[in-house]
Amino acid sequence: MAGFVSTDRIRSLFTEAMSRMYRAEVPQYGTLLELVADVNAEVLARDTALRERLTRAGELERIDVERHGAIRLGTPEELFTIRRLFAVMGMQSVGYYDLSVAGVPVHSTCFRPVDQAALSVNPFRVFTSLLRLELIEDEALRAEAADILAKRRIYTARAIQLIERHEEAGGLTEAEAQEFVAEALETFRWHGEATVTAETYKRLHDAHRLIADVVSFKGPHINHLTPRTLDIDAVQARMPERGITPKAVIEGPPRRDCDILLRQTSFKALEEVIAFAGETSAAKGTHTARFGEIEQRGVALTARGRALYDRLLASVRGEVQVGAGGAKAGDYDSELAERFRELPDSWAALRAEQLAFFHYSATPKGVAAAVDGALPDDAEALIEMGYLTFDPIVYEDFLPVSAAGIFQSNLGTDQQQNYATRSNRSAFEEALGATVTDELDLYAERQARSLEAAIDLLGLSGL
Ligand code: OOG
Ligand code: NI
Repeated sequence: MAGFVSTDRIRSLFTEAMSRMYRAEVPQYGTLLELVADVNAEVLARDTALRERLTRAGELERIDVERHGAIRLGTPEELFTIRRLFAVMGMQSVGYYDLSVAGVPVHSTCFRPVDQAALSVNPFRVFTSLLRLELIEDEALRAEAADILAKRRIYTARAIQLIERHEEAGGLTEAEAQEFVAEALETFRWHGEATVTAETYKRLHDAHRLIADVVSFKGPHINHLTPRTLDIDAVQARMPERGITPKAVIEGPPRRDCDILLRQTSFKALEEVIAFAGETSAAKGTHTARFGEIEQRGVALTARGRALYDRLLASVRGEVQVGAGGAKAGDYDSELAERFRELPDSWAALRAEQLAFFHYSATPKGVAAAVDGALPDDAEALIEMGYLTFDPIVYEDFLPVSAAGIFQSNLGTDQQQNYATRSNRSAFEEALGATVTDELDLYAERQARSLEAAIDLLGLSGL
């Protein structure tokens, strides 16, 4: 379409604007970004192989760009519209996460780019949760919360117009994109003035701190942003040097030679001054919601690899419970490393045992050999002969147990509640107005397509 900018461009503009806003709102996040940049530079200086690999993949210049953020919505209508808003930026709903099993009354999805080209231009994604009001036991409080939420409008009128314009015309011009980014940003902005009285806030807070966070404000403030680090253990260890208090343990798998899935850690949410509705400026309260996080990503696991990961993680968590103050964090880390020895730590074994997804390509040697004569019609033989090679496909999604850990550490680990409930993906999809894409399908497709293309290049077909 002539005159329209790409959704990748709009996402990049938005990411930049959001990062600028968040650094201004949460100065400690800026300090975290500096630490991450320092550690990344040190890693790149000593690990030339990694540096070359990232350069080849075109990732070096984007290394310090944020990878994700998170918001928590209050109503089905808010979720419906956020899907349309993210679509303007080329992001769609991937993965369903039920966090009620971990005592957090929300279910969630990730809005992200799905094709490889878009992910490499700008991989920014947003972990988006929807409050499950039906999990509030107190009926009167549930009705009151629903009432408060029904009254708010989290999108500006102009943002809605531009979303409609994008849907109808099929895109936005540069000027419209700039305006859209500024308008969309309003939804993610922090508001220090609660829309409820101190008394209502307290009742919501007593039901669950997360409920107070979602219901008491004008909008779903972005609650963290997350840059990528090349050495998460180093950043975690050095946060205190810069006056940042990290959560007790790194979520996800242990440190390994071959990184798998996603490792994450965050700094504790800040206590921020807020003003309640209907009160003089003297009567202020505080609210903790906003924090900073870092992530390190590894290879995407197949359903089989993921089942093994889930089993190993559950066995560690069953054995060692880390206290709110970090008691037993050391035991947890060593137990994690110990038990995960069962999961092979070489790319060759992860592939051979079909535990992880890989991108296949024909090597120059393979292409040359194909010109000379027919090659064996067998992928394993081609790999052995050096005609076909494979690289790990990066995991682009989230992990429910880790996400619950991030939620918990910022809500206070003491508040563990268990909801006797089942996940409700169909209600989520109904609110969303779309189906959620299964993340495993995306990785399987990418792997299959890469193998097909490589085989084709080698003059073979249908292995
Ligand atoms: C989202 C927590 C989950 C992650 O990286 O797993 C998350 C939230 O606290 O709203 O962002
Ligand atoms: Ni996060």
